[in-house]
Amino acid sequence: MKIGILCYPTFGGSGVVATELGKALAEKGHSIHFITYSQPVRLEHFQENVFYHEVTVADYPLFEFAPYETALTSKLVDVARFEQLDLVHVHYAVPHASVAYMAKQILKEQGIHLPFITTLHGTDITLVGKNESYSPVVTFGINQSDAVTSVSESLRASTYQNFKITKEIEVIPNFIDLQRFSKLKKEHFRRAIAPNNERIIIHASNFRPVKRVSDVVEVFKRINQVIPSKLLMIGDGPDRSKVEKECREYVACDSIRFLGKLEAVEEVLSVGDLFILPSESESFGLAALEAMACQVPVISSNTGGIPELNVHGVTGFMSNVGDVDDMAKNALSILTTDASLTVFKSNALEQARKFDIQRIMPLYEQLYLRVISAK
Ligand code: GMT
Repeated sequence: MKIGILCYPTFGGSGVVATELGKALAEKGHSIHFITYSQPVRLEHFQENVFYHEVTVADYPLFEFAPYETALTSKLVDVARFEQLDLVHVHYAVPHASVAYMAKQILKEQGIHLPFITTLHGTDITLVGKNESYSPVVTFGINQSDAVTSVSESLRASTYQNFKITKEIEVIPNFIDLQRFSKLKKEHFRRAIAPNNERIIIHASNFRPVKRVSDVVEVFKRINQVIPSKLLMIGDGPDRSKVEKECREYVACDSIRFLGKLEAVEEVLSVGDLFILPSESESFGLAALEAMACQVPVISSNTGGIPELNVHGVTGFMSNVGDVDDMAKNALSILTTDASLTVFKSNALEQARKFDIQRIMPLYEQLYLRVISAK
């Protein structure tokens, strides 16, 4: 199949999912065309069937906001015609669903049929999409899609709750490439980070308010008062400097290290003993799945789609949003003995295997075939 993919090219979860899916489909022989404003971060190597089409937005002094949607639509129309795309798969509804709808209408006038599938990822529904400045367009884009998927049951339910949806939403959960995300031999990292064999706690996110990064520090302080431990903070974003300041006020602040936007997250996850994800809302929690695939148990909030991933008492524990005492208590119950840590680590990997990309990708392929043949 010839598939176009619209996504955000940045470190966000939806862009990562879109890129990893495209790469895996290309490996199976499909032609994949990414259409976005810069090279997707996970598209770092040459791959035979992968193509990248950059959207350039022509500026003009009249524009206070250059019309990206118009440029993206025009690019999609152009690529679809020239490459004879069979369908387009858009990740993150805003603004990609309405862009694909518009392109479909333009191509229809030219006698070309271009069906589109919209995958809902989270904040496009729970935060951004339901804002009244976007919701009529988002609702329309979803309802006009030839098929709609969401990354968790929880996101499916909130989409029906927040929008007037007339379309069936199918759940296709996020996935993980277990070839890339697996526990690597990085003992020299462990020795450098934790020379006295301290437990290594990790958080990775885009440091947006929804991630509640301050809670990570609060949980860590409570752990650190009881057992020798180090905290690694991966990623960057609006709350980073605030949280760094909070860390500086902590007596053992030298136990906390900010690593920034690391590309090879799996190398650091490989030496982790615990991952903390205390988010306010999380439609799936891809970062937690990446940790689990590297045998790192998860302490998380119980919000959104997290319970569909983190099994309470098995792969880690969940607590109410903001309950840092409970999170710390649960973390200590995992970390205190090697025996319990070993069990949680192995359970985490076993659970991650359920989300193996090789299991999930065929669900998308079946959907593509269904949509194309429904012409
Ligand atoms: O976490 C973010 O703010 C980024 C956002 C995105 O769409 O790029 O992530 C969402 O999509 C991920 C991939 O499907 C999910 O794993 C995240 O849970 C979801 N984030 C939220 O719902 C906050």
